[in-house]
Amino acid sequence: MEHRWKKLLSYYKPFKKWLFADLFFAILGAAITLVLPLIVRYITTSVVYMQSKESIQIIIKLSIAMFGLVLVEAFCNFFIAYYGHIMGAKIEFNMRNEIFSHYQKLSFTFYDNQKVGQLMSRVTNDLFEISELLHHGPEDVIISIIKFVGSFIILISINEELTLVAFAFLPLMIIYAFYFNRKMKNAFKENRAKIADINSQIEDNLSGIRVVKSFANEDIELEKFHEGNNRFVRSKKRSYFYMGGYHSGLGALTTMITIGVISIGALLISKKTIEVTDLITFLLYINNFTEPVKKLINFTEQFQNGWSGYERFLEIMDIQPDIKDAKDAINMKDVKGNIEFENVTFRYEESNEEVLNQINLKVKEGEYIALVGSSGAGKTTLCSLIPRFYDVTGGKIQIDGTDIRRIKLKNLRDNIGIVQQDVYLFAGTIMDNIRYGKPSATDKEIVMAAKNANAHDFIMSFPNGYDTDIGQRGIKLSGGQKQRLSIARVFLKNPPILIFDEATSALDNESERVVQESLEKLAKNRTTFVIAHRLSTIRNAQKIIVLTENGIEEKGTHEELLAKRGIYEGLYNMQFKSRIQ
Ligand code: DGT
Ligand code: MG
Repeated sequence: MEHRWKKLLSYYKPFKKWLFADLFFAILGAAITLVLPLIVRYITTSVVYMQSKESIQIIIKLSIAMFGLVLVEAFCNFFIAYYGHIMGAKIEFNMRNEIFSHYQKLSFTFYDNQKVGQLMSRVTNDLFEISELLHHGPEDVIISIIKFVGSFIILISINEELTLVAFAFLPLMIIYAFYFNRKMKNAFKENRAKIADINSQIEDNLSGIRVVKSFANEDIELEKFHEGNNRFVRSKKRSYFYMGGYHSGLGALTTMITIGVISIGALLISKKTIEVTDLITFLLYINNFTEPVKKLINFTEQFQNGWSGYERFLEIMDIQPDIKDAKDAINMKDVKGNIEFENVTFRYEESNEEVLNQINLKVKEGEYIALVGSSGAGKTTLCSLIPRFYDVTGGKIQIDGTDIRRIKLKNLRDNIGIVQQDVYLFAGTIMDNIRYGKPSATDKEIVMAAKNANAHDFIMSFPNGYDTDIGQRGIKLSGGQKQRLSIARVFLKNPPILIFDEATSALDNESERVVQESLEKLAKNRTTFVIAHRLSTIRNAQKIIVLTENGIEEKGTHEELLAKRGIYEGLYNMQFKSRIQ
């Protein structure tokens, strides 16, 4: 608990000066608010009874002073509102950077078990609540205490009875405000949840709009949407009910305090216990002690929200990346690409069954290896161990004789190019997407890479060429085009080791041929793993590995394996026959 507080306070550190300035102006503003009625009181009780010449001069001076004070107060309020919020935004900026860079460090295992929407809300909603608390919290508490205590001391020194009358209403006000504020905030929270639901529903619908239309399910979608939309209105109704109750009730209670003070005050005046000016002073102070009550109650709520947001923030920050550089990690120079699996065993964290068991495999530099096997056998998994997307649970993998866990992650991944099974392209232009493989690449290099990947021609056939916007996730491109773009990326990266996870969805013959051609060009002089689903990629391999649930069952060239008349032959015949049909 204590270290959480320490860490929370540490976010103020770079803004110490701002915080102190903020608090200083908060105190100054509160003090001025308290002083103004005192000046009024001085004028109405003393100055007006002085000799007229003297009194006029004093009144003029005091009026000017009051104008001046109001200006100062206005500046204080401006400073708090403007710089206070900026401080909050900067703290939020720092925390957001922190959590975003933490996200970049976390491994595949972490992301396998998370929902993107929730991770995003940590960065947006939670941080907003925290920064609201961090910048409003201290000033609200200080201003409220000064105003409340200050007005109490001033009023009680004027008249005790009337002070008791005025403060008698406060317990009721506190209970009322507490109750309604809580209900209102809860209802608002629910509104936000409903809005989030609606948003995710819209997102889901729009991303899947092609599926919706293909099933002609627009009406069902509309119905689903109406339901969510209606829930939103119901929840809004509730929140407005409490909001109405909160504001109208507190307004009424404040007016009641005024009426109570006036009534009792009038009685006291008629009994000659107090002067009219005392009553005026009282009336001028009413806001000064009712407002802090509202603010402090609001603060309790704000604190809860901010703190629970902060705890969720820490929850993420406390997760240590399970794959990171070892202390003595090294950078490898001139990687050749000899890869060796030694008794490699692997199991996904949340499952208790091994996907890979005791795998032994030696691949020499520049070799072209095809991995085949039934779906779910672990081909993609095997390949994702090489760039350490997951760490082996047993055995080791070596590159050029060095255990990959001893190589710096960046260095390791810089030496491996991957074309994934489902290609991911970022929203943006074709140029941007290819450049992702080497951010420093010139336009000329990019065109070169595209030519190597057989992508140049189709790119040039677009009206905007390389500046064509490919839409979210490259929706405006065909499957084969997307794959060729991701091949171009790897050409640009130019790594000694290549992993090509062939898309299972069949390409038509023509695009299959082009993709194949660009792949072969790419594979030249690199150690290449191809997870093969197509005959053409299998035939060209120097070595074919047949992977099943039992591990590597067969190994050899196409001809050798066919001659063996084993699993490979079965797989091959199945594909070959379906091809002919
Ligand atoms: P494919 O692409 O359909 O030809 O199949 P493979 O051979 O690429 O299969 P792979 O490596 O994707 O999956 C092997 C097994 O591991 C399969 O039973 C599904 C399971 N698996 C894959 N990814 C995960 C994961 O992230 N978590 C867990 N628990 N299991 C996974
Ligand atoms: Mg796969």
